[in-house]
Amino acid sequence: MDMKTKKILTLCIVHDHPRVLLGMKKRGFGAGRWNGFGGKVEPGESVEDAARREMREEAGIEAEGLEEVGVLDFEFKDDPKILETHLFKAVGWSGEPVESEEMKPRWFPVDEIPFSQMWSDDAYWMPLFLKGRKFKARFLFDQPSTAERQAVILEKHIEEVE
Ligand code: 8OG
Repeated sequence: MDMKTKKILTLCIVHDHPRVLLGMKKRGFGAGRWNGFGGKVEPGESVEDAARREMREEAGIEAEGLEEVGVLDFEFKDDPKILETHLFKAVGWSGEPVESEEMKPRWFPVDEIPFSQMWSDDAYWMPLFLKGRKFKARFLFDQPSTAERQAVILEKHIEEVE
């Protein structure tokens, strides 16, 4: 049997039309790229609570009106791990975004999203996210994105749900 291990992650983007809140990842996995805020779900924690906690820790804000809008499975060639990433949209928040050790937050107009400095899959699902659609997707990459080199997508599948 093919033994795939799953890691559950969150990713949260504040959508305050016509702008979205992204953060420059300062260290670790995906460093040097703009992304939503998120990370690993801890034992005993719900996925939504994890999304809220990551927003607090990485952006210094309390997310409000959280809605899960997608599940993104990320896999890497020759690596049996699946990163099952639960994507949340927040339509409200309290507090002011502040820089943390992990992320430097910045608002982007929805027509100026810096795709060339993001993970390569984001350009495929962000249009659905911005239209308020729900979806699931799977991406197989050659290797993780770094600041110098974007991951190459070897396989992709996206489908809308509901
Ligand atoms: O805890 P850590 O910072 O390693 O969590 C990784 C974060 O990066 C988590 O929020 C999920 C997110 N992430 C990936 N892959 C991709 C991707 O291909 N695109 C985007 N936008 N985010 C990703 O792990």
